[in-house]
Amino acid sequence: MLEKNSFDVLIVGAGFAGMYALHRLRSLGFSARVVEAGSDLGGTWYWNRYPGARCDVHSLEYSYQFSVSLQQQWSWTEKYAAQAEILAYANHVAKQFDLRKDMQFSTRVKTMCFDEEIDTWIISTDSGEEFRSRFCIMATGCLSKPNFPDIKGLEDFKACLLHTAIWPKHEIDFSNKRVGIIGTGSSAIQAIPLIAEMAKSLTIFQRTASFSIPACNGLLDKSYEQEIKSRYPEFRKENSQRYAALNNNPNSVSAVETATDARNSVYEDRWQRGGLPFLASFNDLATNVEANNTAVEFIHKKIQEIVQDPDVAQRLCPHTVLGCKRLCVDTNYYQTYNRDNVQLVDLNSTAIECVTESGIKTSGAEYELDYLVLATGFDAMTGALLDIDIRGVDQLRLREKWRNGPHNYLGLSINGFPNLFMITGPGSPSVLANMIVAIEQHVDWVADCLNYMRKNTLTRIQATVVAEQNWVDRVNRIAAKTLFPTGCNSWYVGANIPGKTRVFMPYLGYPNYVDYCESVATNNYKGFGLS
Ligand code: N01
Repeated sequence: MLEKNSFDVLIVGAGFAGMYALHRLRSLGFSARVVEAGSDLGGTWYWNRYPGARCDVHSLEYSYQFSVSLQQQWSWTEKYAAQAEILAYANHVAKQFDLRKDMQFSTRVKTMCFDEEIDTWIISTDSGEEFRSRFCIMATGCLSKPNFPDIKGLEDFKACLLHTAIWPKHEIDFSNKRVGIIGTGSSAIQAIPLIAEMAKSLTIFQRTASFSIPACNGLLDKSYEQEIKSRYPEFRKENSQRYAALNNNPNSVSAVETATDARNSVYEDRWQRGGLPFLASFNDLATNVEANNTAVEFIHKKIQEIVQDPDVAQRLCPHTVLGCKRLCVDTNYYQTYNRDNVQLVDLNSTAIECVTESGIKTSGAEYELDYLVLATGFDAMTGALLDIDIRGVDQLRLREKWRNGPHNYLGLSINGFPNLFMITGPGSPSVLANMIVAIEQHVDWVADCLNYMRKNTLTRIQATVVAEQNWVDRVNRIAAKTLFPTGCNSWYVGANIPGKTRVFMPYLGYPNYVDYCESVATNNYKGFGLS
């Protein structure tokens, strides 16, 4: 297909998934184009520029591994890289692999329609442009559609309204300003300490307290970097065999079978080292409430030690299952509540009544604000896909198909929507794995599949109804063995979006998932209809 605007593959999104998909497909000789809504590449790291935005996965793991020279030549500054450095890395990759020439920015895909006569997708954009491609790869991201809360009067706010997920490119000067922030998830927890240092006052409106572990960030240890670089492929392989494809040092011992003192010293050690490996302190935290409670108690104690005002400390202690929401990782989050210019408003005792022209009115008080920051998260996993009007076979709309949850096969493909692939879609490990590792695995699988189809002169692939149902059952069965689907109202189950069907969306267990995908491919794409 080489007419203007006709490609073998159209890739939607220029984040890490879209970038690698473009590189991989082009290197196999497919014609491909990336279409991106933002004015530049970088996905998550293009949009989320709020103060403190940084990754919670170690820099030596949160990077591509497809190119040996790339992973040897790039050097990270810190253990956990900040947004600007990750964006610089994305730009470096784009330059090295000459990606921009096949990317189109400031272009939002609006509709996608499958033409069954010619096995081709017809794609239209907000500028009225039309593309045709045999295959589409949806690299639209799991956390890319910002969630704007339905709060009365929000549109009346006359001062400056910001959302962490679409932060302006210019620096915001909070000095001498009265700032309010709604939300206490990962984004807020990173932004709050830095905004508090700048602002005259910071008022935090909390609906649900989150668990946060200190990052213990710092400059990247050069000797560790050298050691890893001397055996990078082996290091990557070891990590890919772990549950979340992360080097999180899993402990195979049970929390409930460990004596209290010994257990607390394991937690203390993990707390001092910092970050997500805290969740791997014991092997039963995800499956046994009693075990989970021991970790919850430990963190509550830490909060009470750090936060001087016992009442504030009490309100900051979460009362949910640890890990059923994405664990937050911070630098000085709890310490920030000891500052004189910071106050915490608990929305469970005083709910927001409305946003006014000049601030927020709760049932208890009125707060005058110069800036209101929404750190209210995303319509996760399905939001960006459902924003596009996607119509498959017989004009079936994806919005209709997914009315009762995102049914799919392998988190990659959807019955009724041939030749369309999701990268890190619902039903895949995605947000519960190292995202870049998951992205490369998906893209490689899809690229191999398209290559197989080309070799066998096939023009259409779609998941069968049976394979899809079995996959949905499998994802649910695995999740049901853990405390996560019911332990709290998380975005993993869509609970943060009013009216969204409650389904646990990620697939738990990266290695097992990869094995399954490989067995599907080696069995001539078992579970797919090919023609
Ligand atoms: O969003 P969230 P986020 N009234 O959904 C509150 C990744 N990430 O942007 O819990 C009042 O976690 C909401 O309250 P509740 C990471 O995977 C990674 O912070 O729904 N409050 C919650 O407190 C993360 O999990 C990194 O009761 C309202 C907050 O807003 C994911 O992105 C950094 C409300 C939203 O928290 C999302 O994180 C940042 C309302 N109407 C993000 N609506 C790192 O790598 C919502 N809230 C470190």
